[in-house]
Amino acid sequence: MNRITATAVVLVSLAIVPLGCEQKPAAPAAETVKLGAPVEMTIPVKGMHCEGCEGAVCGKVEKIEGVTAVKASHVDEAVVVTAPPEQREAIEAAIKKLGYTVD
Ligand SMILES: [Cu+2]
Repeated sequence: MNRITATAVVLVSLAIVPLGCEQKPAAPAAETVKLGAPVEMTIPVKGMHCEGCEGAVCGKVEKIEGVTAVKASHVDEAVVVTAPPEQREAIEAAIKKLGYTVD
């Protein structure tokens, strides 16, 4: 009886848990991992062709946890980010998700 009840509870809670969250796609462990000191990283990005693209990249990247500064340049084909090094993957993923190519 107890086992059946426990199974039912698990099934019900699985059904209630929302399936997706749009906000943090690429940083699953970011909240629990202690982030290191921010460093300046230059990420080569292809596909930006105007200031609108730069703004889109900046807007997205600056929302990532630990990011303290972002500067995107379509002329230099680069995004300069100041953030903890372990956030680099999440930053690159966010840029790729916008449709740009990270070298
Ligand atoms: Cu553009």
